[in-house]
Amino acid sequence: MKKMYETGERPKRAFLVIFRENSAGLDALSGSAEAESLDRELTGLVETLGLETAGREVVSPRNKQPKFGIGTGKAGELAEKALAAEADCLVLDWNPSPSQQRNWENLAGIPVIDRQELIIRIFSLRAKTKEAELQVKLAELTYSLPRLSHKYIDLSRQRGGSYGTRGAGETRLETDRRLVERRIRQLEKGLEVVRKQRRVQRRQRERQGIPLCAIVGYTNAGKSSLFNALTGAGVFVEDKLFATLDATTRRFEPAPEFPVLLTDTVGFIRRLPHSLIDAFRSTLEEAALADLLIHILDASDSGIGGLHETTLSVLRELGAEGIPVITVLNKIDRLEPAATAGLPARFPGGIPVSVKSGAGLEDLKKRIVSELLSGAGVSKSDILKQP
Ligand SMILES: Nc1nc2c(ncn2[C@@H]2O[C@H](COP(=O)(O)OP(=O)(O)OP(=O)(O)O)[C@@H](O)[C@H]2O)c(=O)[nH]1
Ligand SMILES: [Mg+2]
Repeated sequence: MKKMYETGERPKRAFLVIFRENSAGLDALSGSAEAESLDRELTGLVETLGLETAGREVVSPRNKQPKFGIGTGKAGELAEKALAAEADCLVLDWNPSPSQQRNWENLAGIPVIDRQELIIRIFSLRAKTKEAELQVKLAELTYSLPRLSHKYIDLSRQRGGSYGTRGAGETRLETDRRLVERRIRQLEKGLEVVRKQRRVQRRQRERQGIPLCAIVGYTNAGKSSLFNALTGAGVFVEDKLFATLDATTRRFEPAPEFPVLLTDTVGFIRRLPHSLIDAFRSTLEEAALADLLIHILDASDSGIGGLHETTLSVLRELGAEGIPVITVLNKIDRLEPAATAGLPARFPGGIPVSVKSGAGLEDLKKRIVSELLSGAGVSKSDILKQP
């Protein structure tokens, strides 16, 4: 088997199992706009890792049994289907306990990647700076600690796979608990140094007295694109999930002599793994320190309601719920005019924009100024006296 991957004959294949948790029941959700959005997202996550989809199945939460989180008979059926489809791994789009994951692996005989691992691995692939690398490594090790016997699928030989080049995951199976724990402590120390540097930077910013706006939102909403459009910066933009893993801040002027500091942030996702929230807390908390949040949504996504809710709940978790928010409804170039016209009724006060065409960006700049002058408690004289 191994030889086949090494010769690059075919990419590794994943069998996807989707768990629909909805009080209205599976039938009500399947085929709905929300379900389509969730399916697209899972496919996007799997593709980002360079995995091919060997098959997929949606399971109902009606028959929850502790061994697999679903019915035992159903689990056996799924394992057989995955093997028949020649899948190299199973992807469970939920977060089973470590023992449930082990039960699935024993049943199927192939690695089982859950939603947490899927997202952590994408973060690992995306990490470019020292800080992001330290944070991802910490999340990986925290995840692996209760799962030391977890089967590990090495994706480093995948197309475009920079995953293995930093040796990510090299210790997953070989290392014993003590080594992992020691490494976690080292990483936490390293991160404390980085956090101190961030605190110094923040104090310097505060001393300048310039208001701080943070662009927040679901992954792939267009945060970095908006950041670039407003500041002229050349931050990395890509039609892939989690293109940005660092907070970048630039100064811009939404009106003449009205300087504002704008921060591009890490995107959110439904059921963001806790180990990642903890590891990335200092980066994510940039949003909680802002005077004003610009919450950008992909208005062309059929699951926009879920995207909106997810971002608001992560913001609450970060303690940012009291900060004034401007809602930006992006990608209207993909919508029919009638659909665009209906957006403000769903998201009162939302500003329809297309970062791509530039439509609505002037309205957004005006709103940033007016919000900062009123809601965020900044007086115009405070701003104008800045250098
Ligand atoms: N059609 C259209 N595409 C857009 C628009 N704004 C951004 N995009 C595209 O959406 C994709 C994601 O954009 P990014 O700016 O990287 O999104 P992000 O929110 O920073 O994403 P992460 O950093 O991955 O969380 C890219 O392919 C952009 O070109 C828009 O107004 N219209
Ligand atoms: Mg980005």
